[in-house]
Amino acid sequence: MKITAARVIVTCPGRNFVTLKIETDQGVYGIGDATLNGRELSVVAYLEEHVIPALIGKDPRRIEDAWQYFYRGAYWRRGPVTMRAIAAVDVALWDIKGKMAGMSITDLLGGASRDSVLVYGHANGADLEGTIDAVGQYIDLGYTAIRAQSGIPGIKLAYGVGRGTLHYEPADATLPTETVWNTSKYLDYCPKLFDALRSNYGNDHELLHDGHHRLTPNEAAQLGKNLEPYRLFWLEDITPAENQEAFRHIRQHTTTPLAVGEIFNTIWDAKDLIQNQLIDYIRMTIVGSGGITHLRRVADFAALWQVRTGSHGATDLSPVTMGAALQFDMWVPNFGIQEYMRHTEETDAVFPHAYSFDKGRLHPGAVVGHGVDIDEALAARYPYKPAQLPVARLEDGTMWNW
Ligand code: GCO
Ligand code: MG
Repeated sequence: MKITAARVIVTCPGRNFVTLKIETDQGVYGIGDATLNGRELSVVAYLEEHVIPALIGKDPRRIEDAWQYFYRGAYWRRGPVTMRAIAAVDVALWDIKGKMAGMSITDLLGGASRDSVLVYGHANGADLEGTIDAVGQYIDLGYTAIRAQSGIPGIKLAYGVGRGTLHYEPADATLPTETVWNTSKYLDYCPKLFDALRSNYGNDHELLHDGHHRLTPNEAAQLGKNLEPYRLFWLEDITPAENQEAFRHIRQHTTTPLAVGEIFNTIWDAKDLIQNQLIDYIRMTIVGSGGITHLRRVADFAALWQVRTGSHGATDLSPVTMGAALQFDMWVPNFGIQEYMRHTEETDAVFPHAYSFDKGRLHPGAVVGHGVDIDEALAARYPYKPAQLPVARLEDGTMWNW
């Protein structure tokens, strides 16, 4: 069996997506997502210049060898661009293997460990009242786990506040939008927000929150401690994790569960956090970290330390990643939760899929491979539109983490 062709499809049905399609001499094809928000064309170039020429003629059944070839064989290892390109190849090959076998990826991995996948949705509001209402709306939609983000009094353009109730999309301009950050205002406001949410809705729902890399380890420790009464499911990306050891300080001061990993690319970004039990959830995702082949290794390693998965699932991850993630989530024994932000109707139409939401959970549907396709004729109607993620500055103009 041989790979006869591979090509990249870029489409923008509301936001940009990069998809790799691999075709074989048996008439079976597979697709993988390679989207890197705000840097889409870098991955396109990497795939077209350095990956596709080497794919032609390879045996698509040899997924592991392809992974090692593009990881070890690149010499310049790791990084968001390389690992997304590898993920796209990997997911497309798992898709092909599933189609050849007439099995879902879950079945190829060892079969389902659960009946459906617990997901969390994103509620956000411009202020306290708006956020309380948004959480209520998610509860009404059936969500049992809800991430709450809110505009902060005195801060213009706070992270996580969307333009509409159900869709949040931060990439929005050809040059990054400049936002302003003030840690003190955030530290004062955040416990008030969760106090209000618990007073309004009680303790029956799981609540989550994303700090988006803004705090120092000691500020993060303070916040974690102050949020303890509200029993969060997790506090995410509360400090940057380039220095994994930084989490030790936070961990020593709070029992609020910690989650991190959406910008990690390989096990090496997470190894110390996991083996020192400095986090509770690893948020690495299929598209960000080299596909199913690598994420499976991360999850198995995390299981040794009772760290559970909580894969990134923002709208900049295409339905192809969501379909593949659900296949993975159904299997992975140490599953925690899956992030689920709804795609727009235009996006869902370009990527036909079988997964569906019901009562706070996603159901993958009966599929072979990952079960997501791309309608190329429809995709062609939405040409690429440059968009970039915002940047953040402190009030005195100093650059900060967005
Ligand atoms: C999340 C993320 C996203 C990112 C986005 C960047 O937890 O879902 O933090 O909101 O900001 O994926 O492209
Ligand atoms: Mg996040």
